[in-house]
Amino acid sequence: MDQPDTRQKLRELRASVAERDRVAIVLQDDPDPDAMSSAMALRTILGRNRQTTPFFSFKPVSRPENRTMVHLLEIAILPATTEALTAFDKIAMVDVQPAYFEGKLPRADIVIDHHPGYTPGAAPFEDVRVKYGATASIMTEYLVAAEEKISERLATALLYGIRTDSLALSRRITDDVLQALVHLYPVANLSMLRQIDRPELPQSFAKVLARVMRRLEFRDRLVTANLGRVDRDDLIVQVADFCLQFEGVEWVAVAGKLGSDLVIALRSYGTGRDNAGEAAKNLFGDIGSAGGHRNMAKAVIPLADWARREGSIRDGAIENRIRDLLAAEIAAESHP
Ligand SMILES: [Mn+2]
Repeated sequence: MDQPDTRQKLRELRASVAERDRVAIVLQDDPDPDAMSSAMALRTILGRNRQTTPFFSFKPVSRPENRTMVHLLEIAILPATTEALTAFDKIAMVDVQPAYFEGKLPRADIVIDHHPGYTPGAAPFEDVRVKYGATASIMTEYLVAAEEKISERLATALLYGIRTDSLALSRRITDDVLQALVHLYPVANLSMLRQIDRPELPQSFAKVLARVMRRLEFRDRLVTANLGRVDRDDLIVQVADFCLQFEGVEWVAVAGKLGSDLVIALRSYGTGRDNAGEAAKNLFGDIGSAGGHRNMAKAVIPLADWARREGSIRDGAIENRIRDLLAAEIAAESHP
């Protein structure tokens, strides 16, 4: 199924859905830009709107850039349950396959994806192209084949989806991606793309930043900062990324209080044995949700649980405690 005739597939796709069908588009947990933009494209191709064809996911969008995308492009994703999905005549999925959901879907009718491992026959309509850099580039091909006018909003979403999935440094640009870019670039809103990449900081944050930077402590290769109360978690993430740029710094922990939680962003260069995801799990897994990758990780800890284990929730005390915990963890990781 590597080079299907997209015009033929388009006819099949449209024929697979009846006018009166209620269609749900289900995305992977914590949907990424490729999935969200592909869902928008599928809705357009089927001539549907958000009432007749809503999006669902079992876990909400969490990455700050992805949340900014959701906000700027006004993408609504409903919380999925098996029960809620049972009310739909057709279930479609993009950038994911039925097996991923481990039986939580009442049915599977449409699968469009680029991941390997698909079992043919899992859905009546299937188009899985593992050589493609993104599902969004498959969807762009459908839009072009359908001679659909691609709106600025849709082009911006697809371009961002393709970029996050396939244009990472050091990956080869595939032909499908190149073709999609030719169609999307002229239409997309590039200033909105920049906003998604680097969300604007509220002016009030300047004072927080000034206070934090004045007291910033470098201990060996570690920087720790506590922002105190913040009203967006991407502020914590942005400061963490910024602090990693200081000379000699290989580990960063930036904390902030968000609602009733303490959020801690961890960064590591990930050289040698360093692993931010492991550190987050080891240090905070027992009192909150904690994990991530080698280079970036996050812990979200209810303040009440932090207080139970650590005592004080004063900002200074939290910062000192995180610094001590992480310094010990780094030492343990490098001398196991
Ligand atoms: Mn993808």
